[in-house]
Amino acid sequence: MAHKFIHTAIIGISGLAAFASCADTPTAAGKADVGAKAELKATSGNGVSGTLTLTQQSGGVHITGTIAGLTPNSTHGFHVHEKGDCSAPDATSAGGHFNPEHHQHGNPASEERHAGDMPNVVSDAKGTAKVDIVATGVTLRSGDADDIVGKAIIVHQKADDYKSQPSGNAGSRIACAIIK
Ligand SMILES: [Cu+2]
Ligand SMILES: [Zn+2]
Repeated sequence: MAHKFIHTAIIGISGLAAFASCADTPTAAGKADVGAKAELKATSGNGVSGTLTLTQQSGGVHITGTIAGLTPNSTHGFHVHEKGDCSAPDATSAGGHFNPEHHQHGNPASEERHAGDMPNVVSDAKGTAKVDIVATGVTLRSGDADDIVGKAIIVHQKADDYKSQPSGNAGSRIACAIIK
């Protein structure tokens, strides 16, 4: 009886060990700890703030968080920009839309779009926007051309019309965050 019990216990433990080492093996996409943060800072004359959490998942980068200090019930362009530099008072230092494949600006749901083109964010009656989107066509910490770590996220004053070139006629930049 004692023998049988020990045998079963050993199998149980080695099974657990195999599972644990499997979970620790790095895989490209979908690894739970491939993540990043982006702390939004208001540009000059604006009071927008927020923290965004980015997580790699199959098919894109999941971005969640809350943006506060917006005009109530308003719609704002929301993009990844090519330079992780929010130093200019108007955040123009972040450059244009992240566009490693040299496409035209467009609807994030379409084929012809910048990799950094994302759906507009919409504020509620308190001027707060909840963000819960999957940014497709980009990655986190892959080292590939579509890796957005070290780039910027910009919130614009106006809605992105998803068609005007080169940036959807979304107006000035009201907040900027570096993805890190
Ligand atoms: Cu933008
Ligand atoms: Zn664009």
